[in-house]
Amino acid sequence: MAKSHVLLLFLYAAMGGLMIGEVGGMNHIVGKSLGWTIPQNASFYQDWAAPRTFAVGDKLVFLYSSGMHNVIEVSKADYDACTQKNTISVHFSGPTVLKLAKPGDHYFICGLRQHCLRGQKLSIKVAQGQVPVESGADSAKSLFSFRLVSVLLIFVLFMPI
Ligand SMILES: [Cu+2]
Repeated sequence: MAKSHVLLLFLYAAMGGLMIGEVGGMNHIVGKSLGWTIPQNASFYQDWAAPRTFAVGDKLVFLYSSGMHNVIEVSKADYDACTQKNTISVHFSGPTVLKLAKPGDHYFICGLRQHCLRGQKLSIKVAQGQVPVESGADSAKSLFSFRLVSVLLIFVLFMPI
């Protein structure tokens, strides 16, 4: 009886290893439960972003209904002035999930009517080169060997002798 409980524990640990393997970058739900909308106060999205760190490979999740809002990545000048002179990318169908591909500053606004002027704008800084492709592959490999070791351990410990 006790032995089977320990076995379960090891299986659980091995599965934990598998699940860690599935997790890539972090998902950031912009504005948390408020989603992507006109906030009560104009600094809401900056307050949301301030304590967070963003890395290459992370995803920004903008929760909104198509037609109600949109997501436009713009230059800093457009972000500051709520204009759309140099748009980088435009997304109209909510929810919008954007993978952060490049380090540096990124600026997003809602392009509808006065939404940006009322605070529906977000600027973030993506950390410099945290996740180069090759070290990502390395950590995947080491995770794979962790799984192998876990499975071997289970066999060695619980093989009937
Ligand atoms: Cu909007």
